[in-house]
Amino acid sequence: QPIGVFDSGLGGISVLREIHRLLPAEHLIYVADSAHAPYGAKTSDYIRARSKQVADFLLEQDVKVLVVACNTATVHAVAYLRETLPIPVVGIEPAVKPAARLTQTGVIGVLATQQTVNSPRLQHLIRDYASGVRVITQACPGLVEHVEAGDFSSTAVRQLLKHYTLPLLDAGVDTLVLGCTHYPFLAEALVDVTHGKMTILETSTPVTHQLMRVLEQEGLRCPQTGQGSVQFFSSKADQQHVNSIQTLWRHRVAVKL
Ligand code: DGN
Repeated sequence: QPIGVFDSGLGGISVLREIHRLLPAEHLIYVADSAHAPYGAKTSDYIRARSKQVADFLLEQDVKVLVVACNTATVHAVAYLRETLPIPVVGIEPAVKPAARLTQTGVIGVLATQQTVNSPRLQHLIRDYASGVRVITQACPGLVEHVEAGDFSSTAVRQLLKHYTLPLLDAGVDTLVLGCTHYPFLAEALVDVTHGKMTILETSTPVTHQLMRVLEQEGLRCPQTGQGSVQFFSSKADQQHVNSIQTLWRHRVAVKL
């Protein structure tokens, strides 16, 4: 049985790559709900409804576990999905806790979508795991659209990255959490525009470890022999989109946690 992975768009491919690297024998099905991206600007109800619809589609493909490779969908829909789905659900969350441990200046930054920044769940994460540390959250409208279009390094995207991160540098941020699965694809540009002055953390490895624990606990791990497959589905079907998927599937993610 395959593992289902989904994101509102193509960002979750940063997670898919890690799952494929650490569990090469598993069969993976990825759904990009790109026709409805970005979720980051939608209401909580909308995000829950779309997440459920995608999850139901993946259930029809007979997946054994669902990985929500989208921070926005996790904060708004993971509890609901756990209540309503008959399979285990693994969600992704910004690396606030490790960032709070790592910072030397005592100031960390979190880049995410507007809906993640607004969510009570992120506030709880900060309250529970980053006490004594100053956390600056920054919503980054526009970045998801650049990644969806396969643009990781144009002048326009670099300008946006500067706009969002230079004030964080000025505020003393030395550790930057990528709280959206699209952003790891911008890691190289980010390092460049911030002159390598911040440690950048993303969560594809921890979420894959969590998935491995769940598979183990539930006895769902497939025999680790042979080569797994990867299948892509998207709610948006045009050639440029398919090209973006191909670019992202091969694109190296520079910084890992
Ligand atoms: N990749 C999603 C996330 O991690 O939050 C955001 C994509 C979006 O819809 N804005």
